[in-house]
Amino acid sequence: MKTALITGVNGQDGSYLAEYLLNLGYKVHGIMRRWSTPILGRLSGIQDNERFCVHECDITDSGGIFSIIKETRPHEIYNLAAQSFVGHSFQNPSYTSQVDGLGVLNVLEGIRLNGLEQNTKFYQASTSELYGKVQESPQNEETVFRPRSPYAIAKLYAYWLTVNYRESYGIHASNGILFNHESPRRGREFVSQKICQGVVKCLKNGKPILLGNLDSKRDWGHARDYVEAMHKIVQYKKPLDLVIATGKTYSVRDLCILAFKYNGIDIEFTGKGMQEFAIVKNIDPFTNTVISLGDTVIEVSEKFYRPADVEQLLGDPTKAKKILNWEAKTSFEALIKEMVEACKV
Ligand code: NAP
Ligand code: F7E
Repeated sequence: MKTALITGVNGQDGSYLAEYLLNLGYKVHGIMRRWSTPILGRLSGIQDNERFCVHECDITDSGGIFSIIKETRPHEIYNLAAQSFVGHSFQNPSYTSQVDGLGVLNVLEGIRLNGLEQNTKFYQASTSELYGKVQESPQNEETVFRPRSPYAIAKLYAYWLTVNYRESYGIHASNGILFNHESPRRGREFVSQKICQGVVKCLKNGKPILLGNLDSKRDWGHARDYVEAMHKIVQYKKPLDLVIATGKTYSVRDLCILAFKYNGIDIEFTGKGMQEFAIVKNIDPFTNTVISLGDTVIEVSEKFYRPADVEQLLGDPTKAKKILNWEAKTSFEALIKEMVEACKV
């Protein structure tokens, strides 16, 4: 039986990946931080699976990580633990660097110091944020990195550590350069979930959703599809660094229009910059809501702007299709519909 160790197992991706690997017959060890009350949330569907085992450890604790790797001797490690919210990394840059940078070093050293260089394959959760102030579009494996946040800079360090441990010690260590991926399990502060949950609330209380940069564009896919790519990367005959994306890009504004549409409301944006807002243009007669035609449902607030933002991302998934036969299955429309439906429950 193959054994996998997933750090950040209770996160969005960790939970989907654990389910995926259990379905493939793996024994899955997951690392999560200690909580003062047991909250398994996203893991509720698998917590009783006898092939699933949780270990409590913070990724910044090198001794703890070393011991878990020694005890579990996994065939594959998926390093997903991170302070993953870009906005937060501007307020907590040092903490973000510890977790997203040095945390990765702890895992790689855990493999090396346990003498598992030839036994344990390693996957690092790298990110399209590395492209930051993009130097070309679409972005592919050759595109120059130009990170724009403490988060992305910590992830850049982790990216090169992964390459270095591959070159120095012969570890099958790969970077998945994943573009944004969302799901009903997405954290509530990320813009997709904030909008989907915000629309449902707005329909009930009539209060507008406050957002930041509406012009920002992202290549948004579904997390369920992306964890399959992670697994394929680790199975590939040699370690590599690979872009995983849909090849399509949409603005935050597009996402708002769609989320309202799937709740029976057509909206229209007007104004510019900080004065931009969206009003209700049409309401489906079957929609149960307190809002009326002409009401303002989205406003822009300075609070949600970042000191430096990544303006647009568009990934080129050609190589992933060619060598792994992987491609995104879920369209942007289907993703937002699924997220909206989950918010209604
Ligand atoms: P997520 O939902 O925020 O999950 C992150 C996980 O890391 C959570 O389980 C979190 O646990 C854990 N974690 C945070 N700090 C930790 C620490 N100090 N020690 C141990 N665990 C810690 O993020 P995600 O969307 O699943 O993303 C997974 C990985 O992919 C992350 O590394 C992220 O940076 C990267 N990534 C994500 C995307 C995306 O669009 N989703 C794209 C590219 C790369 P708590 O619940 O205790 O905080
Ligand atoms: O922001 C803009 C914001 O926080 C998307 C992480 O998984 O993907 C994610 O990072 C865009 C940004 O994701 C609001 O300024 C406007 O331009 O959903 P987000 P992100 O920053 O792209 C990458 C690939 C990762 O690796 C990260 O871990 O939307 N935006 N208004 C807003 N964003 C938020 N959160 N909230 C707003 O009100």
